[in-house]
Amino acid sequence: MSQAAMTPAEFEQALRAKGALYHIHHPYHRAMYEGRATREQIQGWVANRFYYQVNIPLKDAAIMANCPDRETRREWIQRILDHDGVPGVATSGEEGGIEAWLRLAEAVGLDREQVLSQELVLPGVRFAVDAYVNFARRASWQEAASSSLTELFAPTIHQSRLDAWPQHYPWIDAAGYDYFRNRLSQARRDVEHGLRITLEHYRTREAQERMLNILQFKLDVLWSMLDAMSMAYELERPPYHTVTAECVWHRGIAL
Ligand code: AHQ
Repeated sequence: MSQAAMTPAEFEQALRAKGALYHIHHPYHRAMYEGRATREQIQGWVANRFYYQVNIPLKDAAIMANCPDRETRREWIQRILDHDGVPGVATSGEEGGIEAWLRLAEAVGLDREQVLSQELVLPGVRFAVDAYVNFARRASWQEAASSSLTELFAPTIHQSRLDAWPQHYPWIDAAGYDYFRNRLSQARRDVEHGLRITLEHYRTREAQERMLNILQFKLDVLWSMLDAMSMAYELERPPYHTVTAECVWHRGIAL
């Protein structure tokens, strides 16, 4: 006998309960907002997270490409504009999140061109991000949309950076914090839409359990990125460290 479907309220509660596993609890992030991160660990995080940021528009475009519903696309397209920026709208923050992330990179002392080159992106980070983008390409648009709901928990982590970093890391230029500030409202708006799609789409208990597993997949993507950074920048065990000090791992394989 299959279990009864969760009510929308029960389902939303089950989704929010997954926050217990959000990457705000990862040791790498705890070190960052507790002031224990080194300059190299913060720079490594910014350079590696850049790969996640530049892939979000590709992920969202994949969802758009799979979505026949105009009303959904009219809302979802805002996510691409948030990251890529809106041509001709030059007010601050309208260059988009990717440009704001590059300003964060410069604010932590990284070279803009080096971050753009993605040469510092660790294999484990690349694999996790690519898994997310490839999932979004192959999944139904509803399942891919639902996988963005880790952002239920994102405003808290952005606020923790805005609260903690200026006091712990006075060497970071405050101009770099625009990205986190902009995401506070953008994440909340994203979640409102993502939650509406999710609570509407999953009607059986089996489908709801599948979606909770998809959300766990995305939590694993975020956690695994930080695991790769921990190996490289905390445990000083970057890939191939036993045989070379060089950054010899592969660059993106353009398929
Ligand atoms: O800056 C982030 C962002 O633009 C997004 C888009 C969204 C998605 O579509 O999956 N998720 C997400 C996230 C961003 N920042 C992360 C962070 O820790 O700074 C959190 C991440 C998320 O929770 O999925």
